[in-house]
Amino acid sequence: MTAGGAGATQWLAQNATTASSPNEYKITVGGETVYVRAYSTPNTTTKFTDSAVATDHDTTGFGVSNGSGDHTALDNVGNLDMLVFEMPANSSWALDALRLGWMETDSDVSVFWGGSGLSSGYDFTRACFTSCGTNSGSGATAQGSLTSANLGFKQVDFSNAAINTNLTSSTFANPGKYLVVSGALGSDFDDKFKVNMITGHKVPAPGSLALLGLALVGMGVLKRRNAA
Ligand SMILES: [Ca+2]
Ligand SMILES: [Ca+2]
Ligand SMILES: [Ca+2]
Repeated sequence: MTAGGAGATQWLAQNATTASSPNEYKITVGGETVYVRAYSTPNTTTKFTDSAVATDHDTTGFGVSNGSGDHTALDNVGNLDMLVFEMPANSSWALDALRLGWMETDSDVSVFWGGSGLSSGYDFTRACFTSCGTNSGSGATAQGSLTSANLGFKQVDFSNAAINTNLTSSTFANPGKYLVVSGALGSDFDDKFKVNMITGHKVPAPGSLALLGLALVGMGVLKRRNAA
């Protein structure tokens, strides 16, 4: 499936409106709503904390505002910012692409796609990226890492991502419920960018495929009965 292909829906940052929760935005296209939330963390092993989606998303894309780094960009200078896009709840979705609308200095991007088993409005504040370390007490990461079987995400990295260009991966064809975007989690924390678009398409759930099969068998039975 190509990005923006048949049946694909594009959610653009410029079409976002505020949602009911503080620091939460939503984009509705054709009745399909994607929610956008922000988190940040001081390093790769510490649990996420609530952060704010930058309010100037309508120009070049979504960023994250917090106590350190750039207050309009998604950056990994100081704190590691992250954006969470929640796909519409009414169906199973594959991701076609995401796109950056602005970058400065560097644009290495780490993306996590998955979370199919998680509830809508999932609170990520007790999860962490790929390895939660041995935190305890206030640093406890009860939900575990994004890539654990518990949360069910796959990581995809993009080096020097160009703006206004579709970033795609075969991993995105798997059904998912959440897209997590951060600056690269490697060693050079110098990335600053904004996310201005995500594109996805509905995929039939295994259960509905089975039901469709049953329906076709049923229609066949009816046809034979009518012919008799
Ligand atoms: Ca920031
Ligand atoms: Ca780079
Ligand atoms: Ca970098």
